[in-house]
Amino acid sequence: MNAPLPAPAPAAAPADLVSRRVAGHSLEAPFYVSDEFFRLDIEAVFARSWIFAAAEAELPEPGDYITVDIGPYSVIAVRDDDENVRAFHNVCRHRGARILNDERGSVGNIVCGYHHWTYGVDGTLLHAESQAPGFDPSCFGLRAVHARTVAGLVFLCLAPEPPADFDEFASTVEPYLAPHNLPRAKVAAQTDLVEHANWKLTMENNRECYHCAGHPELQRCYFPLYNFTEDEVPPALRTTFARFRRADAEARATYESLGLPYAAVEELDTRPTGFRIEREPLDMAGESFTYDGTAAVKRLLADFPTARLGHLGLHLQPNAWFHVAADHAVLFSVVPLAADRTLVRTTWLVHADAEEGTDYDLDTLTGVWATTNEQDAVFVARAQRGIGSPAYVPGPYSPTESQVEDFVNWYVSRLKAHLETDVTAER
Ligand code: 3BY
Ligand code: FES
Ligand code: FE
Repeated sequence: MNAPLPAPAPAAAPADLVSRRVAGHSLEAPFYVSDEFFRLDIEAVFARSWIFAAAEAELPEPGDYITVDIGPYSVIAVRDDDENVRAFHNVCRHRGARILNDERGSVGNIVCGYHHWTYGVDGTLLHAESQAPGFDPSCFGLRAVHARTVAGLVFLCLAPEPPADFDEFASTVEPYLAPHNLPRAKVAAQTDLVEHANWKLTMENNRECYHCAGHPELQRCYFPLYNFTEDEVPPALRTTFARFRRADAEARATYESLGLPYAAVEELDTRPTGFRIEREPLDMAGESFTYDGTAAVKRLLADFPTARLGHLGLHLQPNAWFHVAADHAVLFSVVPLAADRTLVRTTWLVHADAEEGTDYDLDTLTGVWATTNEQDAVFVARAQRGIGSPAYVPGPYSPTESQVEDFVNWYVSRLKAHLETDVTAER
């Protein structure tokens, strides 16, 4: 029997909620609904970790920029004249105005619209009119944000000292991603979806396929077999599992003959730059995320002798996941907007010379993941609403949700690290 609802407990402090978290279970409600946790998540997680921000393909030419808003922060990522991606706080060094107010664009210099202080794309202050004698422009360059690119993906870190394990992450995933030529790809489509849920529900939902019966379109090409061993696989998935085993054996032979790394590397739970990467087969034609599994783009991302390469899956803490096939890549980034609102940005990359209408049809390219995103938005909004009820109590994860547990463990370890540093700083 379910117990009747107890009287509401007095609100607990974040540190208490963090320390009493029950392993193997979803988090208590305040983690998902309170503004205090929203602010804490920005400071402890998003302002300290490496964050996936964009594809390099979004900034193809010097002067191309995007702005990325993370909680109260706004960051400019811009390609400089040496073609490197740099990042700066989007805050003028004069009297603090937000400098670039569009989501993307192209500039010669970065000019503040208020009193026209003018910065180069390397962040140096080039011009500030009518200053007193002795004014030293070299003291007023834009404040830098750490930026790194890995195989065509742009990462930012707001922390003064970013997590040092990024190098190991980069050197591990680079050989998996590099064959797909993402730095030279182009953006075929990008969608922004605002989910009515806390960002952690968005991430948790991504880390399991327990709900994949809710994705009939995705399931046509994607094997929904997260972590199942032969003994555990539920009866409804036994024939799918047998098909996966055959496709996997064939895919591995292909990967080996082409020298494509495929083995799973999983470091998801405690290290600051937590990730998981693996190359796996796809179902049906095995080529791409389409309704029949055939390639959506005739011109492949690279000179592969076959399109039947399945997909490279990369899951990254705290805010991204990627699916890279022979013909296209899909990049997903997650940005918290409020305790109960989250931006999911999805970007489809294709070969730079692939032409829409000739080499690909946009609806065929985007259909499976656009539909899957809409279905996921419904799931996470329902979770948010349920968790908002006083009747909610954390529930247990199934073994197939182990990556959800990894994500939550990682998140809790980040909060603990932050809260410990804060206490030490106060002493
Ligand atoms: O993107 C992912 O890895 C998982 C697989 C299917 C559900 N979810 C979106
Ligand atoms: Fe930017 Fe004055 S605040 S120039
Ligand atoms: Fe889903």
